Amino acid sequence: MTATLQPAIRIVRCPVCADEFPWPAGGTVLVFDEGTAMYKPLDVSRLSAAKREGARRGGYIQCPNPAGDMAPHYLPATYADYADPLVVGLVGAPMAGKTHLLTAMIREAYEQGLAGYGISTSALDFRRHRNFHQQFVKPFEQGAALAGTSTGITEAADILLVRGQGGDRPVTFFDVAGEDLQSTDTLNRSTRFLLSANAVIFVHALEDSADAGATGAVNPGWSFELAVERLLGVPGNADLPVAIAVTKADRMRYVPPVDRWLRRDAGSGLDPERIHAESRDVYAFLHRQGAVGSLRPFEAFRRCTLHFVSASGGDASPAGSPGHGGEQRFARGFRPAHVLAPLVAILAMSGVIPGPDAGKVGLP
Ligand SMILES: Nc1nc2c(ncn2[C@@H]2O[C@H](COP(=O)(O)OP(=O)(O)O)[C@@H](O)[C@H]2O)c(=O)[nH]1
Ligand SMILES: [Mg+2]
Ligand SMILES: [Zn+2]
Repeated sequence: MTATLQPAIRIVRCPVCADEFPWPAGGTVLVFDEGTAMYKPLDVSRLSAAKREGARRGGYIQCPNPAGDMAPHYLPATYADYADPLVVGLVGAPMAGKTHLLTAMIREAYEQGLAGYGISTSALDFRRHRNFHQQFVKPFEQGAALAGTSTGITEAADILLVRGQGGDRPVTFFDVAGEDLQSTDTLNRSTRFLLSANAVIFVHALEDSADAGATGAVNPGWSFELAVERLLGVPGNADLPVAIAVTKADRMRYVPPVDRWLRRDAGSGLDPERIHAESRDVYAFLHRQGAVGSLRPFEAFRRCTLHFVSASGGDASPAGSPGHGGEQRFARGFRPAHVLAPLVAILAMSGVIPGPDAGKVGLP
């Protein structure tokens, strides 16, 4: 690449509204003021380089949302510093276990669980990360079952910065309520992220009698099908990297072949043969269960891996005395198992983990 005197204008696709816009090159960033809970403009053009960098790291820009179809939203001021942002969406029925899985996954990534793949993880959006930590990771570590995701969420859950041999890349995760995913309203804002997603994790739950009385069906129903159709409506998306995570696999933790895969830790180094073997086992398992709808992403996309995971390691039970209902807790604590596997596969398929081995992941 040749150096240019004028900085090129970068066209960025906003992960929140999926609009594209020229990234503002101006000398102003927005700084969130905790006192007033408002974003305030800060002129950084006259600051020293070091101070400017500091301000940018903690600063934001407001997305101009050219289509004008969403509430005001903000992106980290450094979002466009990196090439090829990755936007990962989670898809699944209500109560499938999406929020718990995402929490367990992000938590292990921040604990540098991807180090064996040459990847380090930090927060790109500190405020968002702190919120995510307070709202999800902390209660999760304390054994609380997490509250349901409210409908109508359009904001990303967390934006990570992953650094590896494939370069530094922002990774944005979206977690929306399953109800929104099942809505056939094509203009549903909450599912807009499907248009900007460049990787998807489909979440299928192992059912149990405990789910029988639960509020909704935990298995895909329409959510996979509708998401697949929407995703395939975007040109080029047949090559979208996707993973199917069969979660709550702790419910069959002593049953082969589930036991074998659950016990695998993130390990070190990418092993496409192992990912392939696991995918084959999960495929056969879902097929035997007659979970045709859950295998739909495998048929629809060229690159797909399948995994057994457990976010909590066991079922939650009511915290109070019987009959008092109330909060659910993981009484025996939480023990996530194999939760990084779908993420590792996605990172390999999208080039964040580079190399010839990564090129094989997800292919038949
Ligand atoms: N046994 C078991 N239960 C889980 C696991 N993950 C979530 N759950 C339970 O499944 C329910 C739904 O989880 P949640 O993450 O809110 O589902 P979401 O609606 O898809 O986001 C909650 O009651 C959790 O306690 C898991 O890995 N194992
Ligand atoms: Mg949820
Ligand atoms: Zn936007």
